[in-house]
Amino acid sequence: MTGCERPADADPRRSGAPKVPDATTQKIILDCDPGHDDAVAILLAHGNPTIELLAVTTVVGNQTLPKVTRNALAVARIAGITGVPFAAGADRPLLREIEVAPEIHGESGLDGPMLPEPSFGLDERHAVDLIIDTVMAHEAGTVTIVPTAGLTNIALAVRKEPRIVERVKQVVLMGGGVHVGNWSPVAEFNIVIDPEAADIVFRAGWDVVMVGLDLTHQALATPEVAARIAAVGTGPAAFVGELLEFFGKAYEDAQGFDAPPVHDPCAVAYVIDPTIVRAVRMPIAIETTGTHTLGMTVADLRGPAPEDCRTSAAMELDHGRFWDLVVDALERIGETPDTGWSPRAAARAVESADTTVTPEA
Ligand code: PIR
Ligand code: CA
Repeated sequence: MTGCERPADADPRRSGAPKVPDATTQKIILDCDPGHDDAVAILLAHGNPTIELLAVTTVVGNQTLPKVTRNALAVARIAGITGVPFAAGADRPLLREIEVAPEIHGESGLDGPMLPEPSFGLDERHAVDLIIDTVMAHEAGTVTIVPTAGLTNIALAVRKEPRIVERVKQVVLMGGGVHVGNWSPVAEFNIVIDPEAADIVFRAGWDVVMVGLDLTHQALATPEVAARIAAVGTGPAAFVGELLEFFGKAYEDAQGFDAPPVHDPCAVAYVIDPTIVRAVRMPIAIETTGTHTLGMTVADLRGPAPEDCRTSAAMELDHGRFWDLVVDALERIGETPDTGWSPRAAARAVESADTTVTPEA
């Protein structure tokens, strides 16, 4: 050890090793609706050294806007995120009624672990303005938008400031599916809850990578994956463990999965290392009028794709390398100070020792 190193650096569980942006750093805006898998996406983006998280924005989706926004701030505290603006966006879709997913994410939108009170407040701007300001403040072609929820905020941003379309590097979104749906036989939740917004985003003219169910149903949190995460042995990793436990049960009950597909971090993983994913260029249109097909991402597989095609679909995932990235991010995050969070087992122990608490019936 040289005299220049601070002793704290020798502790592998140190929190938030500072990231030094360089030419390989990917600047992203994460637009999300936490959501169990959104929470993992936030942790992956924060913990990965090649991602510079410029902003986190929230939108109605898995739960109402107040709930998912509160969840995002709670995750930020557990992850030890500081200095990143968080802003709340659209509280309803462009045209449709609100549809939420409590059967998968619970009443809070992030059921399972106890959630701490946020340690910082929201940016004063509306998410749409934060997205626009962030994109316009950075050099053209450097900012990637990563939506992991309905596309309401992104569509509104395109309409409010169309110049973001040519300025953004690419949009890498979790949503849709070439061959599979989850909210209907042919439609995926993030697309079908606001199909008009999705239509705007897919037709805007920027590069769109659709990280859909074809791919994310391969991102299964198997018992081996859960064991790797538990072995990290930190608070944030235990938090992910509790999230996956709830998510796994919900997915088993609601959709008969043996292990839950952890959708949203797949979009972040694609930005980190596109070679983890096999993406195929193909025209993709959003169904906005179909009786049985509303929200379908209609993919034209009659290759080859036309020259001007700007959309592609992620089809195959390297499961091992994907989870390597998630585990690596958790290891780098390490223990975070002042999370206000404790594992459920510990929380129960405290509760039962506390005589003022009425015992559970
Ligand atoms: C997951 C989601 C919604 C509904 C179900 N059944 C499962 C959320 C996830 O957060 C992810 O972004 C996307 N929507 C997957 O459809
Ligand atoms: Ca989501």
